[in-house]
Amino acid sequence: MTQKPVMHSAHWGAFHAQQAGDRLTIKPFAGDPDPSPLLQNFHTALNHPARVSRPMVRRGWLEDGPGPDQRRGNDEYVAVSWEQACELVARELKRVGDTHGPEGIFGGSYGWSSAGRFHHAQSQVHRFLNTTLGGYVRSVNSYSSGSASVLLPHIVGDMNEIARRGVSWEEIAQHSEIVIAFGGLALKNSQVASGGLSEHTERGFMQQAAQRGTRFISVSPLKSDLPAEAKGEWLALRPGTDAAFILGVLSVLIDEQLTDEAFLSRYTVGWPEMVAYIRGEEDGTQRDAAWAAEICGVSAAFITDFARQLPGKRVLVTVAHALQRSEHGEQPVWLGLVLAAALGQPGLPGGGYTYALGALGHYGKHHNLVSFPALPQGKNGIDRLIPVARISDMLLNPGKPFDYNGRRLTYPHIRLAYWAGGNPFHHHQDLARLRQAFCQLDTLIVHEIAWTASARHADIVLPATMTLEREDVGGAPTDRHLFAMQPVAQPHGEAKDDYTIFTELARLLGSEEAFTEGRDTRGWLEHHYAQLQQKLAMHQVEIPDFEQFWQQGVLELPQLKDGGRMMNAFRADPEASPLPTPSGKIEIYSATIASFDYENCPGHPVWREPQQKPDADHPFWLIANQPATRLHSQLDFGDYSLSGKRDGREVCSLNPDNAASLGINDGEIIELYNPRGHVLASARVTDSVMPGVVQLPTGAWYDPVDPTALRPLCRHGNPNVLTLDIGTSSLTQGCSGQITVVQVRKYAGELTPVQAFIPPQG
Ligand SMILES: Nc1nc2c(c(=O)[nH]1)N[C@H]1C(S)=C(S)[C@@H](COP(=O)(O)OP(=O)(O)OC[C@H]3O[C@@H](n4cnc5c(=O)[nH]c(N)nc54)[C@H](O)[C@@H]3O)O[C@H]1N2
Ligand SMILES: Nc1nc2c(c(=O)[nH]1)N[C@H]1C(S)=C(S)[C@@H](COP(=O)(O)OP(=O)(O)OC[C@H]3O[C@@H](n4cnc5c(=O)[nH]c(N)nc54)[C@H](O)[C@@H]3O)O[C@H]1N2
Ligand SMILES: [Mo]
Repeated sequence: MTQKPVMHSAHWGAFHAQQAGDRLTIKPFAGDPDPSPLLQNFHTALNHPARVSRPMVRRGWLEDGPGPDQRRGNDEYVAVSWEQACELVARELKRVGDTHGPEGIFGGSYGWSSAGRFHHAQSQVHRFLNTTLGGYVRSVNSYSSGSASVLLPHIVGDMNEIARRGVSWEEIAQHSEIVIAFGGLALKNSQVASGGLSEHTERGFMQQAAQRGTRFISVSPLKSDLPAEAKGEWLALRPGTDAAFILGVLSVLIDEQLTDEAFLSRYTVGWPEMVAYIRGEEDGTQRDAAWAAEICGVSAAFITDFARQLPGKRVLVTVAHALQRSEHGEQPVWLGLVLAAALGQPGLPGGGYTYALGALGHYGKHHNLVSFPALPQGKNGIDRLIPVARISDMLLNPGKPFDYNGRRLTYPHIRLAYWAGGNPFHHHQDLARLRQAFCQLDTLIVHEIAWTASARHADIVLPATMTLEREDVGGAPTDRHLFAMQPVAQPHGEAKDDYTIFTELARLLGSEEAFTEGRDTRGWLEHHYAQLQQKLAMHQVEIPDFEQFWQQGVLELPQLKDGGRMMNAFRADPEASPLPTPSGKIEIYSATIASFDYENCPGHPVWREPQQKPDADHPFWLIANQPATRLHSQLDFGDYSLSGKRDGREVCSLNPDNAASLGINDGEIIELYNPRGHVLASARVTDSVMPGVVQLPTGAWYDPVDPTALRPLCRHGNPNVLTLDIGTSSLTQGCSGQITVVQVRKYAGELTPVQAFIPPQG
């Protein structure tokens, strides 16, 4: 039956959807100047065979009860009724809660879920655990910016102030003369924003800027990280060496007296310490252009010439998330700021420093006057936390101390983990180690729309509706459109939305009223809408009532023109508008960080050799970046994601010179390997990748030939089999999964078809 089109919204764009049998017809929102092709991943999603249709329990857990179990990831599933499933979950939560308290439950539940404000799965988990069990062990920060979000408040201010409300795209189009983008400005990345993105404007802004004469310089191992519209230049440094490059550039600026000393003395602290470090007064090593050239793989003459071109120009420096998702990831983030300060640029229109511009569609944008409220999460009765990417460390090392941002914390002993809206077998590093970590649990409960590898490691899998099967409101704080997300289809199989599942569990645990406050989904949407309406009324802005909003499908909200406001005010009057740092200034030297006494992150930016670097056994850097054809692992079975694969396998790009010396032809199956495992992919030979680097995006669903192997072989192409699971530093403990080292060869073993999208037996 063909239904009438309805309005809906995803992290990658708003659209009209119409169901025709099992297929959807998608028409992008008319107000979007550059809609994302990711919308095509919805076409076949609704009743795809990979969907979870019924509540399922892992056979080993059902038969033998909770407890550490090596069968996780390699077991059968037994279908049970919703009634049975909820009974099992409620009983197990009660057992763990009564025996171990909230300290025994991990409810971090990291993950992007889908775009609706209300059904945001992570918030649902948190609210549920807070209201029914008195709290849970939480995770802090994100895989996106685990390092920068902890560092930036020490040295300049809140990350969102620098990224979302930093230098705006309009200013760049109008004022910037040189944009140095460490990690590039790939349009593949800015097509998504959490909560939704109704207008994709980055391509247009880059085009405008380039036409006016802005010089875009993309510092990246991949040429494809800058769109043709920017008409820019490609500077390929060895991965992970940007900090050394910037030190080399600073050294030239210092030696040739090209730094803005007036700016540095008025607006920063710690420049003398930085100069002493660069000149080698600290330890006898001079960090000059020749020194940097050795590390980065470009010539000293190039670095010198590069530095000389910057003074006197309106220069904007931006550092992508990618650079800090790596060992010592703090350093390039910090040094990007120091470079902008040395040039005297922060606070000038289109100049200075902005963090992660273009990495997501809500950076360099403006904030709404008022945001649509989020689901209140209630109060967590305990204060136990881990930096989000330390999940395996925690599960494998209960009671072990660790450092984090000046604190010495210990890992709790977790018995039960509850996950909804995230895919740890997508996002975490060293998947064999992650499996071992999950095998320590008594119980893992997962709500999923589809049989991801995380669902396949769970003891109880509860089928969640996808966003298209329920109502919600879509909108991000930096998006002027608010959308009624109208249901397109009936729930798949027996799937229920996360809220309905938690409501039933809360009822069994005697806390239904506390969890729901007497509201159903529509009740919450109307309640939150009324709050928005009231807050806008205080600014004399009137919006239609909920019914009318729901009928019309979209609403335009007033926005602030707030780009760069913190830095602009600071530049105008540093005494009246100090930065929120201890000194009130940009901290090139941070006494706070220095006081923590971390060898791997001292008081001023440094170059530190990483643990991982290419050697004879593993001569290639692997770039495991964001995929162009999907959001993370979401809808990896969708049309657009599949169109980027070859014979169902993910594509790994490598340079023609490397391919020739390895005897690899375009389209052949290659094997990437290191001590953590093996990954197959289809080789794409392209000079868009610098020599010595191979690139395999994240997001292909983990498909191990033998899930119990200590060094598993993933036949689909998930790079997190290979990445190393270490924190960025003692300061931030962020995810360091962006780069690792590997060996590459033509694959000579047995080739079996990808099975990631075939549900497990049961
Ligand atoms: N090597 C390497 N690893 C990385 C990165 C990298 O650069 N390199 N990047 C990291 C980054 S920046 C991030 S943000 C993470 C992303 O990691 P995740 O956010 O965990 O990845 P997603 O695939 O978005 O996971 C969302 C999951 O929620 C499910 N889902 C969708 N809607 C619903 C719903 O309504 N209810 C429920 N219950 N489930 C739903 C989807 O099916 C999917 O499995 O990955 C990180 N991992
Ligand atoms: N299509 C799509 N877009 C996305 C996402 C997605 O899954 N799909 N995920 C979103 C999320 S959650 C986030 S947090 C952002 C992440 O934003 P980023 O982390 O910035 O995105 P990546 O694509 O991982 O990396 C950007 C580029 O940095 C380059 N790079 C890697 N290592 C280095 C290095 O050492 N030095 C330099 N100079 N460059 C390096 C790589 O070539 C890579 O293409 O992307 C968002 N956008
Ligand atoms: Mo992210």
